[in-house]
Amino acid sequence: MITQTVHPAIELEEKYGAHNYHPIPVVLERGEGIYVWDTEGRKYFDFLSAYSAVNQGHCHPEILHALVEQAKKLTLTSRAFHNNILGEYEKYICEYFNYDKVLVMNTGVEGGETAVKLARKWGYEVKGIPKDMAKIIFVENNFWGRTLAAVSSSTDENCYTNFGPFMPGFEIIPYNDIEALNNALSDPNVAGVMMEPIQGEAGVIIPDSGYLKAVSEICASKNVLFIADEVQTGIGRTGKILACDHENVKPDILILGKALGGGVMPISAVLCRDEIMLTIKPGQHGSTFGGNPLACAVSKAALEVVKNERLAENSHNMGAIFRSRLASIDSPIIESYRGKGLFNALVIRPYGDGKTAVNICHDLMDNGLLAKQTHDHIIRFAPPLTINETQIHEASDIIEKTIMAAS
Ligand code: IF1
Repeated sequence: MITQTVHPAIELEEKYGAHNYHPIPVVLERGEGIYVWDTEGRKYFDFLSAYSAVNQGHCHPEILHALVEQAKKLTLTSRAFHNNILGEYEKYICEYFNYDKVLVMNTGVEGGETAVKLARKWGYEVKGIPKDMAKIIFVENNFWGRTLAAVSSSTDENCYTNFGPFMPGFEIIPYNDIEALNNALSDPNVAGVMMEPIQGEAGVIIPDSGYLKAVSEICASKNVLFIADEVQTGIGRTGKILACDHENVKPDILILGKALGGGVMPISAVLCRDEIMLTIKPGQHGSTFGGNPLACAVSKAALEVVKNERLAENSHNMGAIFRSRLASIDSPIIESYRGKGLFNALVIRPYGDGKTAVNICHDLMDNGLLAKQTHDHIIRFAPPLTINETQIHEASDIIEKTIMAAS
């Protein structure tokens, strides 16, 4: 019997690291553009993009240049002092997304926490909700991170089991259900409704056309804030700069993260109008690294790359080609596929003796393409938005070959 030797890097993670992930068994050492290489020098298409944090491609030269130049000058001041980078960045991102103000944090979940705090504060101090009665509405199968507030809004038992007690004032309604939203907003104490315009972790769940517009309008009519979590769908992923742009919807509060830092530095941002943002006064919110000059310099370059390289348009065009290739795979193990721009999912029917999406992902790895399953039977396909037509066909050839070999 050939004994599989475990890669030393995997052994070290197993021995010294928390077991909070079960990665695909590949050890990566280098990334450039849409490709990554393992420690043996094997090359792969990266079709996960670190869960859409690497939309601009791995190690983008212009983003790395911004990183290195700023790193030589000043990396962190804390917000106890001003610096010459933050204000320029705040102006840039507010004009980029057309909002009055931004609160810069580090991770996506901190962006979500910030948005919920802003909605509650606005609820009490502007809307006039009685003290500690504010409610936030979430939708089933949402995912916005791993903090206790985030898991308090989760319907995935893997996310919340044995992490209780949970945050009060959170209510969960079905996604893509206007009647359920209307019913929930009959409560005058609702401060905000928070959701992903397309649900990522749930498996690229795209709501009916018009749903986001209806959510936005119903929230406006009930003086409730619409909070869009675009941490995964934003920054060009779905074929527009924001997924909300597909329906010309402007959220009251916009949450960005992941690719906001170009896959180089963690940075998140919460954008909204003055009436909401100015409810938080000095000393009422913040973070040691929030708005640090290094992350802001990197993020400005990351956003410039999205515009200059027209990555949202490329995402739209390459996504259409990719779905036409998926449509042409004639296999009994494909149940369905869906997506918008380069945010796609393939639903796999169980095959062989109980095989499913994870087995296809291992076979894809053997064939030179890295992807990750979600919820057992769904494979998310999300390459960097820099992928070109030749490359999308090469990657699709690998996917087709792999699926047909399993069929
Ligand atoms: C993990 C999932 C994706 C997000 C949305 C906020 C956050 C995320 C829509 C929080 C983060 C990451 C977290 C990472 C894996 C990945 C993920 F599988 F967990 F659910 F992408 F779908 N809003 N998603 O998708 O941002 O704090 O992580 O910066 O926790 O395993 P973060």
